[in-house]
Amino acid sequence: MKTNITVDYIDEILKQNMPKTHDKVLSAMEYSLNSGGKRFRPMLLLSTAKAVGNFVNEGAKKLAAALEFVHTYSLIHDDLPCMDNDDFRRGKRSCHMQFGEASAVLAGDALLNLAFETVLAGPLSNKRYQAACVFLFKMSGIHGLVHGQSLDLFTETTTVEQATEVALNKTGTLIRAALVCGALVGGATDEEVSVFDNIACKIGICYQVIDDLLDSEKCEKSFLDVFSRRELREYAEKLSDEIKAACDRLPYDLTYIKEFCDANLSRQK
Ligand code: GRG
Repeated sequence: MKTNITVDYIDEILKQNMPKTHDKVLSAMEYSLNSGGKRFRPMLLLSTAKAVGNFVNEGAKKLAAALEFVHTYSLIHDDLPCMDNDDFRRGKRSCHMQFGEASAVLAGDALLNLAFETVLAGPLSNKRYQAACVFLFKMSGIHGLVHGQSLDLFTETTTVEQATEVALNKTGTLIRAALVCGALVGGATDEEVSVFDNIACKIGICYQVIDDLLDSEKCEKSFLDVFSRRELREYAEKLSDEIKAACDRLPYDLTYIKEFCDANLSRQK
């Protein structure tokens, strides 16, 4: 089966997994989910599942939707006054500015819960799918995203190692979920899954490096705390080369990862 993995294709999968009721909180969820995100995490997950397993299976679709739900929840909560206090996201009013703080908190909670509901409606008897679900939610919690946010909010960044740890957890964890879940449901061997995980860690760091270079009002924790702009650009180029070399060591066509690296190096937002 030929599948073209586009933003429209992903939007359709997300729509299929959204509740069909009417509710103010649901409107807030939909507002943030459909406000122009690049969808690159589900794109990486589905492309990996397809590269490894030759087609996009049902488990991959459930995991891709759940991953975007977790990502959207994290952005809504990150923008809240008690966290990063951002009035805008993707050039539009952030969720709490549009719907009020209580609705935004609940929209984030509901999206995280919806991620669970979504994967629980998938092929649970499949061991690889089970492992992928466990990994996705491990990466979303205190072993991943929440730990990254905690480091971002409550610690100092004075060394390259500290900046890398923040980036790996805040940005890298959901990218790890994308590649590892895709590889698992595609049927990769355990050894190959580890290589995908390593590639994902580097993509996560590299994505954050470019984010920091693009962020004109340097955010609280940034690689610019420990690197000059020129050093940081060189670091991103070095990481991209390493990622591409690692892709060549796997027996799959991973052109989409190489293209993602190039697009990341030249992205403007
Ligand atoms: C609230 C638990 C919790 C975590 C928040 C998402 C996050 C952690 C912080 C936001 C700030 C930040 C720079 C995070 C790094 C991850 C990142 C670059 C998010 C933006 O992802 P994109 O570029 O956004 O994929 P779009 O808009 O395309 O979805």
